[in-house]
This record gives sequence, C-alpha cells and structure tokens, in this order.
Amino acid sequence: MSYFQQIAQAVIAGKAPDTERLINEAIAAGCNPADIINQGLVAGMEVVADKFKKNEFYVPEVLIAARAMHAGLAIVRPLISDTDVQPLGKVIIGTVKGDLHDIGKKLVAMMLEGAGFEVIDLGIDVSPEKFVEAVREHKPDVLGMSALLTTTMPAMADTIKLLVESGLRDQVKVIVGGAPITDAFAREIGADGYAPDAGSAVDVTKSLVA
Ligand code: B1M
Repeated sequence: MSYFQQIAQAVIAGKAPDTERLINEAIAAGCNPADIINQGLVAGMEVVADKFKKNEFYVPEVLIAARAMHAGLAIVRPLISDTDVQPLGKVIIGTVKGDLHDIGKKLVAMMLEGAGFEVIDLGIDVSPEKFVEAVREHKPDVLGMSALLTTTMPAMADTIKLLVESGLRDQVKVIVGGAPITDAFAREIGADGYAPDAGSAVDVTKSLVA
C-alpha cells in the first residue's frame, strides 16, 4: 500500500497517532505535501462521508476520523504554499439566530474541510445581519445555514431576504440543512441547495461551485 492509501486508511479508522506517524514518514520519503492532503487525508474523509451517508458510520466514527484528519493537516499545512493546494471553494457556515444546536453543523463543516473546502464557521445563534456581514467581508462561494428547531427555520428565510436586500444574493450560493429542513422548504425560501446529512452536504456544495 502506498503512503497515501495508508494515510487514508488511518483517517478512516480514526487513528490520529498513526495518521501523524505516516505523514511524517511520507514527508521524510519525499512525498509532495499537496498529494498527502488530496490523496491521503481528503481521500480518507471522502470514504468516511460515503459511509456516513450509507449509515455504515455514525457520528462518533465521523468525529474521530475528522480528528485524525485535523491532526494530519496540522503537520502538512505549514509545508504547503497557498498555490500548491487550491481549495475547492470558500464556505461560510453557521447555525441560525435563536438556535444553539451545533453538532450537525460542525460535522458538515468538518466534512467540507475534509473534502477540500476552506470553511469559516460563524458558530451558533448567527443573526441574518452577521451572516450578511460575513458574506460581504469574506466573499464566500457558498453560505451554509443550519437549523434544528422548527421555530428557528424562518431565520433562514430572513437571512436570504437580507442577502437580497443587501444586493449580495447573486454573489453567493445558499445551502440549508438540519433535522426539520426539507427540500421543499429550501426551495420555498429561495435557497440553492438542501442536504439531509453531512455527506450529502459535500456533494451538494461541490455541485454548487462546479
Ligand atoms: Co435540542 N432539540 N433543544 N438540544 N436537541 C432537538 C432538535 C429536538 C428535535 C428534541 C426533541 O424534542 N425531540 C427539539 C426540537 C423540536 C422542534 O423544534 N421540532 C429540541 C428542543 C425543543 C430543544 C430546546 C428548545 C429544549 C429546551 O430547552 N426546552 C433547546 C433549544 C436551545 C436553542 O437552540 N435555543 C434545546 C437544546 C439542546 C441542547 C443544548 C441540550 C443540545 C444541543 C447541544 C449542541 O448542539 N451543542 C440539544 C440536542 C443535542 C438535541 C438533539 C437530542 C440532538 C441534535 C443533534 O446534535 N443531532 C435533538 C433531537 C434529535 O435530533 N434527535 C434536539 C445529531 C446531529 C449529527 O444531527 O443536528 O440533525 P443533526 O445534523 C445532521 C443533519 O441534520 C444535517 O447534517 C448533520 C449531520 O448528518 N445538517 C445539515 C445539519 N445542519 C446542516 C447544514 C447543512 C446541511 C446539512 O447545510 C448548511
């Protein structure tokens, strides 16, 4: 097995120490840091996302795999220049106003990072104004909003409305998700995409930036 495959396997198994050791060995053997990220860490997280989608992996496995990926990234990141690895795109993500649930949103953020997106996580209880301000400042390709409460779902519509009023709606794609969110609701409020889980969120986000 190549170093890349071994690194991917270590990520899938959630073995952070093995991931770190293999990456150090791969670097010592002269492997390209960008290839370590793309063919090792990202490839591993792609398998994790796929297994999560198929219910072969559950939340703990995903969190442990993401931890291994982050441990590996911490070693490789300083070795690459910005031009070596072009992120797939920039995503701003947050849980909407009034909503404090962040486990699913964090999973989505981690999966997106694992897939090669640059992710800015605004956290929880993010007001429409804060989302819009962040879009203005960071110019992301995609804005992701998460809501877990039926009572906070309207905040998604409020945010999209404010994006329109601020003249920024055409500059950013919007994806929404969270347990009470449906495809029909996403369309009704004018979002560009909806994903029922973190794995699908990666697929939908990729399709939005394609
Ligand atoms: Co709350 N809670 N909670 N809660 N909580 C729910 C959501 C609830 C369904 C429980 C229930 O009653 N059965 C219910 C909502 C009812 C409703 O509105 N329909 C509820 C309630 C009522 C409340 C409070 C009001 C309780 C109270 O205080 N009386 C309160 C509200 C606080 C607030 O937000 N203002 C509250 C508080 C809390 C805790 C703080 C205790 C805690 C949150 C801790 C935290 O997140 N740091 C909590 C928890 C843990 C839950 C449950 C048990 C689990 C949520 C979770 O983390 N799931 C939840 C019941 C449940 O869902 N079974 C519940 C695991 C996570 C991986 O899944 O978040 O769905 P999920 O994310 C998925 C997908 O939805 C999707 O991908 C993720 C990964 O696959 N996804 C996206 C999510 N965001 C996405 C964004 C995308 C794409 C996909 O694109 C951007």
